[in-house]
Amino acid sequence: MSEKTVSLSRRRFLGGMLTSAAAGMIGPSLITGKAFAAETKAADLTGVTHWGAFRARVVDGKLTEVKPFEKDIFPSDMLMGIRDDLYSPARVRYPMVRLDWLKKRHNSDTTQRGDNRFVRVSWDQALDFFYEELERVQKTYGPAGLYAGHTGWKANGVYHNCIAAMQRAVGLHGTFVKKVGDYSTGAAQVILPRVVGSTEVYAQQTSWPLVMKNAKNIVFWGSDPIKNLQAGWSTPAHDVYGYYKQLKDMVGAGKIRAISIDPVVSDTQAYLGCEQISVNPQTDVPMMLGMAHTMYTEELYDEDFVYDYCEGFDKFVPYLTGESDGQPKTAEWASKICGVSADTIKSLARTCAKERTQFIGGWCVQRMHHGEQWAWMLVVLSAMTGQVGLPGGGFGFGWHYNGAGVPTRNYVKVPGFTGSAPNGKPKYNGDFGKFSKTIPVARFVDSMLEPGKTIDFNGRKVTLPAIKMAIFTGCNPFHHHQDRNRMIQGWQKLETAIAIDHHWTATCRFADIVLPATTSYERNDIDGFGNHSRRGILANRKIVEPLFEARNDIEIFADLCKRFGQEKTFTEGRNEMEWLEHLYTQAQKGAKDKGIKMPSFAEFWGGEGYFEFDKASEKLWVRHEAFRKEPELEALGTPSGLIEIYSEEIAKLGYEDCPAHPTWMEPVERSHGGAGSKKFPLHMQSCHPKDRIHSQLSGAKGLRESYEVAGREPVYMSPADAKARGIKNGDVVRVFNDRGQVLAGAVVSDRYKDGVIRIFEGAWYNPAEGGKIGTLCKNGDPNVLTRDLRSSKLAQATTAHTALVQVEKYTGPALKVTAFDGPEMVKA
Ligand SMILES: Nc1nc2c(c(=O)[nH]1)N[C@H]1C(S)=C(S)[C@@H](COP(=O)(O)OP(=O)(O)OC[C@H]3O[C@@H](n4cnc5c(=O)[nH]c(N)nc54)[C@H](O)[C@@H]3O)O[C@H]1N2
Ligand SMILES: Nc1nc2c(c(=O)[nH]1)N[C@H]1C(S)=C(S)[C@@H](COP(=O)(O)OP(=O)(O)OC[C@H]3O[C@@H](n4cnc5c(=O)[nH]c(N)nc54)[C@H](O)[C@@H]3O)O[C@H]1N2
Ligand SMILES: [Mo]
Repeated sequence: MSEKTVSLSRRRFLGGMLTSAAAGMIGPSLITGKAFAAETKAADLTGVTHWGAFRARVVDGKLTEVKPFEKDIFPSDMLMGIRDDLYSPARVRYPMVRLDWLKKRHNSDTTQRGDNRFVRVSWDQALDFFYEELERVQKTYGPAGLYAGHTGWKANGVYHNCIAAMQRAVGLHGTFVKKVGDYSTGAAQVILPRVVGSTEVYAQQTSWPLVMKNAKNIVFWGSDPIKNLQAGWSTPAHDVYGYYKQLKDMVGAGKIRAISIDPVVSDTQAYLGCEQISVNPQTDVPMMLGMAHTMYTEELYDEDFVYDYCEGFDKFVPYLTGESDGQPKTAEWASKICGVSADTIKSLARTCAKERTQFIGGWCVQRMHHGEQWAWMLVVLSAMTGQVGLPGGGFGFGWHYNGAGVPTRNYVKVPGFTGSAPNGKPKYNGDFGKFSKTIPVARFVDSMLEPGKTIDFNGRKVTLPAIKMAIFTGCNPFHHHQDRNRMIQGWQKLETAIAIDHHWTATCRFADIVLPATTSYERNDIDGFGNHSRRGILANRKIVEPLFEARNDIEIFADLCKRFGQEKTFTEGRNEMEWLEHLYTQAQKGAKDKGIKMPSFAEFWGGEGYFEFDKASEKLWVRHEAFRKEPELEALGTPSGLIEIYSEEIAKLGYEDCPAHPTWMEPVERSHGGAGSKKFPLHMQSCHPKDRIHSQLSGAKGLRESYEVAGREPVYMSPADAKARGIKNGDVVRVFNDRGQVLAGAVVSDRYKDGVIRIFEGAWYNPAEGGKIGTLCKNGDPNVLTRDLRSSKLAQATTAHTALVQVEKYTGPALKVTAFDGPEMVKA
């Protein structure tokens, strides 16, 4: 991360040679006003995105230039993608219906889904089809036949919430199957409430000034904040990078020790210039057990803390010592599995126990088979240091997200458009019969393939509903879900699939009805600026008029509601500007009670469109401090009120894949000598992309050119792995396993451990033969290769990062990437 300007051409240059030579250049290389020729003018409009706020210049109704919002001094390179994203050839232009569905409606040949042949229809026709399908499904199957519960990274902005709009409208028509949980933290958010009484993952963390003052060590355990803090749920202000800059100086000056435990040199490690412990993938639990064993046998652990603040340490010890299973969890034992020397494990254990150590856990490591165990064990390890609730000590799981650690200001939130209408009653409120109303999100394809199957889920039984119709908006399941070929089989069971998006994603290609939505650049809205920091409130101005026939999601769904007489209930009688005023004014009322003086809506919107909360109101804060100070008054929300090292409740569930204390269980497949590694020796990470937010911005040409290799998604691998396969930088390679095969462009980098490769999630699925199961994906979608398996019966979370593959140089016919070309428009 440097504050000097990095032009797109330079980035392109570096992107092409991301080898050891360029390894020093990492992090959100920060852009400044370079892309913007002239000074900011008052007329330059503000816009909000998940990757930051910007100013836009419009000439003759066209967006010509984008510049970071001046309050963001650490803007993300992703802003460079905005213009190309808006004008991308992948934009959905018109309402479209899949050819065979148009002919045969719900009796269509579903094996043709994905062949990308679509017919243009009018808005009225498309919405009539939509409405008629809702009627048919409710009457034929009842609510269990309709899945409208999926979510994703829809554009931010409090009003134009496309998921809320869809669910409000569809919900006014009839009830439907919903989901619980998410792909981000599916395992951690279920286990941690049972261990520490809160989900932890999305929480604010101890203020950085206190961490830097008190911590001697910071352990980044599978966490890459420098890369991941670029994105936020509301518009990120990026001030958090100011603290990382300070941290870098402190690390450089030897005032603080930072250690990254990661099989890959993360952007954070490279930026901080800190130490790395290169653990084998999926083997963090043995490493942690080895550390715990050292702390225990060397009597370094905080005995008072584990007995006063924790429950069940005595039940965990026999497992640690091997009394219960014959295997002492020594550092030597751990070393053989995790590939870290016993000395390193012991020395780290001693350091963490003796000196103030802040554990920072990411989320990737819980997106694995038995992912619950790692999250649980990080808490146990931290509890053994006795530092939970001390500044610069303890554990946290959300440091790489939403600018955590930047102190929160005295603020009010602007409320948003909600997913259910205040006075709405569904026209159809049928019986779900034997089926469950909610499903764990990562099991939604199971629901298509195995309807009626009963599964365990966090102490409940869930009977998977027989989904016949599914609606997707603000999410892209054909990038985000695992095991693409299995997923296509599931999709073939659907009678009708509807997608509403502004980009022609693979989800659109696999839908029957596709509706064009506007981007946030084509509508007015308001959003928070800064997430945990709550720095301010910012206007999102309509930059250009909607392109082609795109409509705002709220207008689309108001129009759908008109078809069953619920338009007024849906809109509550307000238009866009009336809504914005209404939502803003509610915040303003709340502000009064908190002693905050906010301008009126007219002043806000008519003026600068930015209001900042008082920086002087920032409060320094220590996570878990209240519990530490008053364990009885501030008891944790666990059955014992304490940190549960052993959980009686989990014991009662009797799940073989989630025992009552943290336990090492071999994942179903694992590299470095684990199951399946003889056939497919490489562990494939599918981490979150540095230059995108998931699949979004993929179609933005300039940004894409800064990282693509041989015209496709890159795959990163170590020099030794490349050499052994005769692969060079820039080669097109085939990555494959028994689940599927993809083409990607090789990037050889010594930041990768041998046996570990990476393809960022979000690569657009681009089948050589659309709809054909097992076909080659031309654009490196990693989810062609991942496994669709639960983490355990407890969380039923995704295990995207339990995936082994092989790589070879591709010698087949040249295949051009066509993912971003939109549909093949045909005549009916
Ligand atoms: N292999 C693997 N898979 C993963 C992960 C992983 O680590 N590895 N990570 C998982 C995680 S944590 C997540 S959060 C998911 C992310 O998965 P998603 O949230 O599904 O990913 P996005 O690409 O952000 O998809 C958002 C879609 O909404 C559309 N959209 C945006 N704004 C609007 C709007 O205003 N209106 C409409 N109608 N549409 C809009 C965008 O164009 C885009 O197609 O991926 C998961 N999948
Ligand atoms: N730029 C950008 N930022 C984002 C997002 C994005 O799409 N783009 N998405 C946002 C969202 S929705 C989410 S959920 C978060 C995701 O947050 P995370 O899931 O935490 O992010 P990842 O980058 O996938 O993984 C973090 C680190 O885990 C390491 N890791 C992988 N496997 C192992 C292992 O076996 N052991 C250890 N010790 N480490 C391992 C990886 O090498 C990587 O450095 O990011 C958010 N931030
Ligand atoms: Mo996520």
